[in-house]
Amino acid sequence: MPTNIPPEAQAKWEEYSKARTPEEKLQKLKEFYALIPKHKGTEKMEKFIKRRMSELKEEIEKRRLSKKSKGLSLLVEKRGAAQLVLLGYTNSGRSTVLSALTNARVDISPNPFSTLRPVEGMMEFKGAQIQVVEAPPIILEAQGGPTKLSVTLAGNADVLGIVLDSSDEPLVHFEELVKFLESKGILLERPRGRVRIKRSKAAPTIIVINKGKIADGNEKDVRDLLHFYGIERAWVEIEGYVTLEDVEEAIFGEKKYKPFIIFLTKVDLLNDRASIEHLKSKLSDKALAIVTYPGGIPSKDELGVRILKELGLIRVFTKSKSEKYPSERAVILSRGSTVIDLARVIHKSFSERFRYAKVWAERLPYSPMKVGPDFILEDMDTVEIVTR
Ligand SMILES: Nc1nc2c(ncn2[C@@H]2O[C@H](COP(=O)(O)OP(=O)(O)OP(=O)(O)O)[C@@H](O)[C@H]2O)c(=O)[nH]1
Ligand SMILES: [Mg+2]
Repeated sequence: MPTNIPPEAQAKWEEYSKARTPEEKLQKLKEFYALIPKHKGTEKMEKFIKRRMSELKEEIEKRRLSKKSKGLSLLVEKRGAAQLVLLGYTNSGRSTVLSALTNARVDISPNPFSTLRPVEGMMEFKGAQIQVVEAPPIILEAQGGPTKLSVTLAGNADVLGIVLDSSDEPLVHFEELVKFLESKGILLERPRGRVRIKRSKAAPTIIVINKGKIADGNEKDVRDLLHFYGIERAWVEIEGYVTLEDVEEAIFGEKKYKPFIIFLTKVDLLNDRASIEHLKSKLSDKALAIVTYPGGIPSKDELGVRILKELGLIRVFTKSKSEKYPSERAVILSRGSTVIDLARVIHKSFSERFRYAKVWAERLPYSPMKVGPDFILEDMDTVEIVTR
């Protein structure tokens, strides 16, 4: 935990948090860096800042380049509830998987390097959509160009899809890819615990929801740490076994860990199914899901639900009084959101004129049930908000 950060530095940190452009962020961060004392207690923070600064520099450079190439941006704007980025070597079957999950127009070809720019599609499932992006191939021998773009996309993704040709040493290739991504600061190893910080004006103060264990401190330390960085209102959810350092990483928005799904393609080319089973048993406790292709794509609903769950997101369907059926498309909220959070998301006036809500859900003793603003919603709830 850092100590003795002067108030000017804290104020600068606030400015950094509020900065909108990468240029402005970089500037504020540089100023913040100049203001903090450098000693053992701040080593961790220094490392964060340096890494963040180099990320920002890269981002600025990338924007500059994409402007040059006549507005052809190489990054994919996020849409839907979450973004799944398909990574792999050339010919591993990324386009094939993209086409199995979405309606995207893809270029599936036996020739290598068919997809050199990201291609996106939307995976539809009950109430929500997940954006699936095929990244250019990773080429370990050439880490610029497509490989670099692939790493950037991976860093920005919510979930990774590692595509492995099952007929070509998939386990070896998986381990190679893990090592490679790790060298780029992207970890596939599931952490022992997790800290989620949701800053919100709706939070009365800093609320720590501790469902796990803080190894080297307590909830007060967590609150102190957040206060220290100028955060006054937030929900902090702790799961599993975490350290105060993990809390600090979460404040810095450092998302090193990426959950991942493995797509094993070309299983039809294998003679022995045993190797597939072996592979599954090796990887099953690490991956969110292992999908074999052809044939094995689980329902999109199952895949989608697992992704949302992993990311702490829920689908809530809304209904108006005049409508018989709820909306087809759900509102995506973070887990723990309340009825009034939903009202705010729909429209400001809904939260201002809120009277009560009716909730339909299987877990309730009867539906609809009349609830107040603080009622906590869950995945697949249906809500009608009644206003004044
Ligand atoms: N038999 C079989 N062939 C497959 C399977 N998946 C992909 N292929 C073939 O493998 C080749 C490469 O597939 P793509 O989906 O284009 O692979 P990619 O990873 O997108 O390749 P690049 O974008 O060129 O790097 C194509 O000829 C596909 O038809 C599969 O499950 N079974
Ligand atoms: Mg392709």
